[in-house]
Amino acid sequence: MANSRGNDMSNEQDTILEVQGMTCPSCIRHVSSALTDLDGVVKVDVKLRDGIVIVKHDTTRAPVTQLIETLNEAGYASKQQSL
Ligand SMILES: [Cu+2]
Repeated sequence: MANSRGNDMSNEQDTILEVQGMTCPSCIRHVSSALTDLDGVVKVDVKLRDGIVIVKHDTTRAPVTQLIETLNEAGYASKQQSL
């Protein structure tokens, strides 16, 4: 798809973030709640073993840069997974 705009209903998309430093269940809780607290984040799925977090979010209200910034502030270095 060359252009993802044009959907009037929603700007939701899934973004995969590579997150460093997640080692235990409390990390999962920490990461999940930090992201879920953001306005525009719909769903957070932490894959501890893979070191990734799959976030369903509204890109208008919660852009990818904000997700990454939030994780960095929570103490987890992260970046968007290149496809
Ligand atoms: Cu931990």
